[in-house]
Amino acid sequence: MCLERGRGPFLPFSQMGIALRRQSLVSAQIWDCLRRATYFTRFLQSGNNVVPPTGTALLDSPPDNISGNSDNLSSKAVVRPKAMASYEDVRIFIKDVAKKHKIPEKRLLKLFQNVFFDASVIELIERPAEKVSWTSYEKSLLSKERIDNGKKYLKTYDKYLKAAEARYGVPAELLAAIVGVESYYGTVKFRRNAITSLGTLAFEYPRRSQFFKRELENLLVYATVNSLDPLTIMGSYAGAVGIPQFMPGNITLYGVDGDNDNKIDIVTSHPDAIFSIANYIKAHGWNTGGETVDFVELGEGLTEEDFSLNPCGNSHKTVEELKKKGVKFASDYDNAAMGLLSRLDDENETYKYVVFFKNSCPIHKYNSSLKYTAAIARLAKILKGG
Ligand SMILES: [Ca+2]
Repeated sequence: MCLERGRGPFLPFSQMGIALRRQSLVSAQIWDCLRRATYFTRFLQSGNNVVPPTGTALLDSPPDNISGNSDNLSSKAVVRPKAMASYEDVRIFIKDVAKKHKIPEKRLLKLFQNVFFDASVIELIERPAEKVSWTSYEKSLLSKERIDNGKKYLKTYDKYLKAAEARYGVPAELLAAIVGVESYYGTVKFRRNAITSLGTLAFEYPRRSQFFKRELENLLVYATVNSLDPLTIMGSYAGAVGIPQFMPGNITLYGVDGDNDNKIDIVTSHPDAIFSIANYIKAHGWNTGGETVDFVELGEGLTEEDFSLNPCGNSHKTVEELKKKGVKFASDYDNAAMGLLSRLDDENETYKYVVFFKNSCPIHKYNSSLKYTAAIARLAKILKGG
């Protein structure tokens, strides 16, 4: 199971990094596994030139209901010891960013005099991902506590969730579900600011340095435009920021000022986070009123070719066609609705079978784990009373 390290499908990825920084790791528990499985899946699928997703997997602290402390590392990675501003490569970067975005260079230099490389960031990003069964995933992401807190969240932020739904057509329950999984309804306490993580990855993690330099640049621009102190912008070890866990580049593209205070603050403002998520989901193809996911039973005669693993692909069939193939839906759907028959790995080499409808694609874009997509849709449905 997930407590066993180093046997996941992504081990080769870890070996491609800074091999000399190998380290022993302490126990990793379920949350840690979820995080790494979803993160690395997405990370690998994103390719070098694609903005990696926002996402669950990037959380720094496990929710209260999940045991495990993924940051409890006995670090053996080596990073430069002085403040980032002490080094020439960082100063060149600062000079470029200052010139490009008309930010005072002295201000950035002063900022980076207070930012230090963090060896644990390198260790966290290099850790191999491991497979997590749907049952384990469901146990944590669809726990009673998370569902109960989701119902409270719907009440607390009803005004903004409804307003975002009205503007973008994305249901309040889906928005709450994403917040609930990404940052446990905004309650996760991140241990680092994003500038520490992104700075470390930009200058101490060569294989992705260009990507993380861009994200560091995006972070500095985001902070400047919104008059935020970069040192207070907390995030995951991979630099995903705040309540919705957006990478800084995605804040630039999809961030929304939901409470109209002329700032986009997705670290402390739930309205901003809610509207930003809704904007992201809408921008990635959400159709108002469309279906997301159904867990199904199967009849006889289906073969490997009948299953697909890409909810954003072109292998969808109509509900009518799927029924003819022996798919038994849990609910009634329009026969013309388009769904993709897929399956989720479960325990003991078994599967849970699902149909991903077209609206599962925007969720999948948020985090390219099939289990994440299914869990978010399921949590949203439960919060809606389904
Ligand atoms: Ca705002």
